[in-house]
Parts: sequence; C-alpha cells; structure tokens
Amino acid sequence: MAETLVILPTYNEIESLASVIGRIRQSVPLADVLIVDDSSPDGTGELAEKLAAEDPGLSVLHRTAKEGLGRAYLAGFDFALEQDYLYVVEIDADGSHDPAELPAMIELARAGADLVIGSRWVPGGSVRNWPWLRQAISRLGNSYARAALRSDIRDITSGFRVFKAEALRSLHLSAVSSQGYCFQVELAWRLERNGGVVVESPIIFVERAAGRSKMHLGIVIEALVRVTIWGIAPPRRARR
Ligand SMILES: Nc1nc2c(ncn2[C@@H]2O[C@H](COP(=O)(O)OP(=O)(O)O)[C@@H](O)[C@H]2O)c(=O)[nH]1
Ligand SMILES: [Mg+2]
Repeated sequence: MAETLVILPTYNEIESLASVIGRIRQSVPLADVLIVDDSSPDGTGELAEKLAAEDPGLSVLHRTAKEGLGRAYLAGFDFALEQDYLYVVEIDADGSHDPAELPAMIELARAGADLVIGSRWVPGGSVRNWPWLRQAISRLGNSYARAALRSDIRDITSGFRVFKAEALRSLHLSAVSSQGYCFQVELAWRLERNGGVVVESPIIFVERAAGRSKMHLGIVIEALVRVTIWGIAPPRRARR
C-alpha cells in the first residue's frame, strides 16, 4: 500500500483538475490521491470519477453540500486515518501549489517533522500573480495570527502541507471547529501548542490560471474572530 495520501479538495475546478492530477502523478508517483468534491455544479465530481476509472491510485469522495474547506479536509483525513497512510498531503486543486515541491516536503516529515508547511513567507518563498489585496490579507493575517497566538509559524494559512498521520491522530479532529481557511490556522496552532514539530519549507505560490477563487469576506471574518478569541482565551491543551 502507498505510504502517502494526497488530498485535493475541489469546488468548481473542472478546468484545472486533470492537469493538477497529472502533475501530482508525475512528482509523487507512489502516492495515492483522494479528491474531495462538494457536489461542484460545474461537473468536477463527474470528471474526477472519469479520471479515477483510469487510475487505481485515485479515489473520489463526494459530499452532498459545500460546507467549506475545513469540513472537506476532515472527511479526507477520516479516510486517510482509516486506511493507515503514514503521510497526508493537503494541496489546492487550482494549480497554485507545485507538486514538484512535494518530495522535499515529504522528506522533511520523514526526517521528523509532524507538520511541514509549504510557506510563502519564509526566505526563498514567494507568490506570483497574486493581486495586492490578497497579498496584503495574507501578510497581515499571518502577522496578526503570529502575534495573537504567540506562534512561530510564518505562513499559518498555507494550504500546501504534509502531516504525519500520527500527528493528525493526536489532534482530536472531532473537536476542530473552523469551517473555512481558518481550519489551516487551527490545525497548525493545535499541533504547535501540543509540542509538535512544525517546519516551514519555502514554496512559490502561483495564482490560479483558470476558474475562480472561493475566498470571500466571511472566510476572513471567521479567521479574524476565531484567532482573536483563541488569543485571548486559549482552549485547553489536548493531551497527547
Ligand atoms: N471541497 C471543497 N473544496 C473547496 C471549498 N472551498 C475551497 N475549496 C478548494 O480549496 C482550494 C483552495 O481554494 P481557492 O478558491 O483556490 O482559494 P484561494 O487560493 O485562497 O483563492 C481549491 O482547490 C478549491 O477548489 C469547499 O467549500 N469545499
Ligand atoms: Mg487558489
């Protein structure tokens, strides 16, 4: 069985999906891939099924409603932990994250990191074609989260990651409450606070060439409110 499961959450990514899967297959040919689609109206789920029919290492999880990135990943993690994979990868389906960076990231997890974050905001990391507003939100959001949560992580919202499955298991995932991109903050911060080893590996993030971002104001507000509350009154640490 494969050691690594790559999870791709999708919502209306019909234009990007096949090429991203192809790039993942090329970069980490031994990994299995799981697409978690929230009943995309554009037919992404049907395309995923077609691709899976030709590729035994590719599976598809269809969810009935769009419930946010956090819920989609939790469903993917349940699958990964049930199947006993050792490493679990998070990657966007819009081509922003380069799968060619995965072997080095997985190597860092193998060498001991509980979580490897593909980071835009460490030396060597960068973004391409990102509108200034998105850059500003990401930079300000990360600075605020670092200060409020007293975290050392520079790109705590990044959605390009490798988790050791064991570390995910220690996290009491059923208690994770964030729905949107704040989910990424919650997971990384929980791990860091539990004494997990979090390593950032520089990446070049390239803005999507097709389709639309699912980012919206509600996602920013959720993160702002939750981070502020956690910062003021941190939840009790989970026992490992
Ligand atoms: N399954 C699922 N995927 C989502 C949802 N929201 C975003 N995604 C996926 O998460 C990834 C990142 O979203 P994107 O819109 O590119 O966010 P941005 O890069 O921050 O602008 C993409 O692969 C999206 O298709 C959701 O509610 N459900
Ligand atoms: Mg994107």
